[in-house]
Amino acid sequence: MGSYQTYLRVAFAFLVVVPTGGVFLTHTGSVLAAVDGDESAAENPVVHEPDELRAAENLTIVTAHYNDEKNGSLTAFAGDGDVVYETRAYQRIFDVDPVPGEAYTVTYVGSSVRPNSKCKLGPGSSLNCVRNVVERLNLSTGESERVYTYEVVTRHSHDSVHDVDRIDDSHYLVADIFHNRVFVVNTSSNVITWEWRARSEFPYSTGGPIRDWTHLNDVEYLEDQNVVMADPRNHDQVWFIHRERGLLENRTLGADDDHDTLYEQHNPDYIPEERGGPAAVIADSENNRIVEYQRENESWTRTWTWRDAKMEWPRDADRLPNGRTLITDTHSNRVFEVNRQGEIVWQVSMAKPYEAERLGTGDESAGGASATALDYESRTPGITTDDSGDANRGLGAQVYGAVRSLVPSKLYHGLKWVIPAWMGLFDVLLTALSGVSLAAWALAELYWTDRVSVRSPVRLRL
Ligand SMILES: [Ca+2]
Ligand SMILES: [Ca+2]
Ligand SMILES: [Ca+2]
Ligand SMILES: [Ca+2]
Repeated sequence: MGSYQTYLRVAFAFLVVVPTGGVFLTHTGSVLAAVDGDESAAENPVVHEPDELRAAENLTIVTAHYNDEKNGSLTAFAGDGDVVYETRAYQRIFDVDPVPGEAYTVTYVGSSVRPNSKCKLGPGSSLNCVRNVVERLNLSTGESERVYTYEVVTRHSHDSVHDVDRIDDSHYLVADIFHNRVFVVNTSSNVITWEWRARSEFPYSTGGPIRDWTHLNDVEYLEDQNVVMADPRNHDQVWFIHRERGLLENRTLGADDDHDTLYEQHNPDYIPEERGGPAAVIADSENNRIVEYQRENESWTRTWTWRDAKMEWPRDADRLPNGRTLITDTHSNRVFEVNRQGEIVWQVSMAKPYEAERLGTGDESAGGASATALDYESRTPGITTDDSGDANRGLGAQVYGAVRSLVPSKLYHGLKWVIPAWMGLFDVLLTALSGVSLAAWALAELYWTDRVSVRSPVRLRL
């Protein structure tokens, strides 16, 4: 009796220690930094190298709304991957856009939760006072100015306006995630000059739960058509809203719960007819792929798909004037550029990036042509190889792909928010194995103490 318990204890100890030990040994630096509380000081900007910044070519600006320090950030990478500017001025930072005609100036959307009293809320209120701002920032001088402030009372403590689109110097189009609407505001008078509410066309039985119904996270103004393209993530579709005629139902791309077309997507960019469209390049987030749809014969046809074995919850893709596509892949902690053959030709690492802009190339996909016009090649894991030497090749990649396909995407992406960015799929599985083994060991010990009887009904003798 005693010896079988010893053997089992050794086996349990092995199953508890070896998997987490393996995780620790392969990520020693990251684990120690996390234990050490490697949080940066509130100094802002965190990095500012103006000479390097002005000398750099191909500056890429990347935001994170919730990085490993549980903060928002905006980072400028030089072409060689050096960080030449970084700010963490707000708790959350989402969209960034270049300012037309300015070499180093961007606008970005940030937010911070304010004291309840600022929104006339009692101290025990379950609601939160969130200040959303649009800031114009000159990366070269480090100076910034407030363009617009939008304060809301919300149940979401850490939500925020995710995207605005500049119409002209004073008018901005806002994706109002809180009130499931899009609106145009004159930022010099603070007057809302136009709005459209999703509730005017859709019942609450569509989309997500009422507290985060549409999750409207992106807007783009198609000026020549007087149309607003809007992205209700939780409806798995892209809406086209005429500013006078309302929703153009026939142009809607995707359908609620039709996850073969789009699955809780982000950041659709419109490519007009004169650049080989009409087309839309979209981060199809829960499907772990970038897609492009072309408008043909009054319907949308998928003309391009890009995905490799590592891709996890991408949230932005910009078609650049050089014919390449700049991709932001949140849970793989990378921003990279692919060419028309589908090869990765440039890459930087960053924890949980939200979206990226390449300075000098216009807003989002403003200077890019369609995948059809560029004769883009699609790519999916296992079909093509990857020149960057990543997870797409070899037996390891096949094992990874097989294991990954067993884990539902939404579950894994949700889990990735609560674990550190350095933890990959196998780290999660090994840690889970240790945890389950520890729980089983504890139950076995409880059983061996004679304090618990497993006869029915269960009796505890304390
Ligand atoms: Ca942007
Ligand atoms: Ca924008
Ligand atoms: Ca984009
Ligand atoms: Ca972008």
